[in-house]
Amino acid sequence: MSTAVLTITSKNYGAWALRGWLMAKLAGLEFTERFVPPDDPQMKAEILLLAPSIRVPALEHDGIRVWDTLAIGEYLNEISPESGLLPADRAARAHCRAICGEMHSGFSALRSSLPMNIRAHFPNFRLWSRAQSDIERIVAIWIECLQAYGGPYLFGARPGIADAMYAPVVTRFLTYDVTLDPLCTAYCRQIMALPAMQEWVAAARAEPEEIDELEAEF
Ligand SMILES: N[C@@H](CCC(=O)N[C@@H](CS)C(=O)NCC(=O)O)C(=O)O
Repeated sequence: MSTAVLTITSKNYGAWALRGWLMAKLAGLEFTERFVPPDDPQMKAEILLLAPSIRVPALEHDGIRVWDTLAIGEYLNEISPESGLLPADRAARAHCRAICGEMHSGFSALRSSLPMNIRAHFPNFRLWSRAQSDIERIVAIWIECLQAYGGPYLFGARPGIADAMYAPVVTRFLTYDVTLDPLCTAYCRQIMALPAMQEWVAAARAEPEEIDELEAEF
């Protein structure tokens, strides 16, 4: 029987952890969670044994170590091709990888000025203009995908890697009260209604740890 362990950090603040964890859930992988608290001084030493990048998520499966979220997603798609994490159609797959790449390497203004904080809610949050540009690009990506592939997920009927990559953006839009058009609002609802998302959000709300710098009053 195969064994899998996914190392993650905070469920309230860990956006990359959420992406990797959700991909593993969508792939139907049975795994154990190893939780490394974000402010634990032992954290870096422990993570280094699993991921040379000293970042999480990190997956161990059948003696194989995979780190970095997109690599984890590609690995999960290989071991569980029937889960449809990546679209079956080549053109759609290329499109999916492109928008996942944009999320992986971009949107730094959004990521730094609207950090993921599932428990929090900041009504009437004032957006910085560069963050606004990131939001406009993300909205354009979502609308293009939802219209091209028919929704309710970015690449059609089943949630996949792209939805996992953008799931922490969905939670940020709720935390920071970002107003969206009806199509994107419906997409956010669809993501938040996923059983795996509900499980993650409940755990995030129950988590005792607080990171002061991310709890600033805006
Ligand atoms: N590019 C990495 C980013 C991972 C990342 O930044 N993870 C955060 C936690 S969600 C982390 O490990 N932070 C610890 C640190 O930066 O020292 C990925 O795709 O997995």
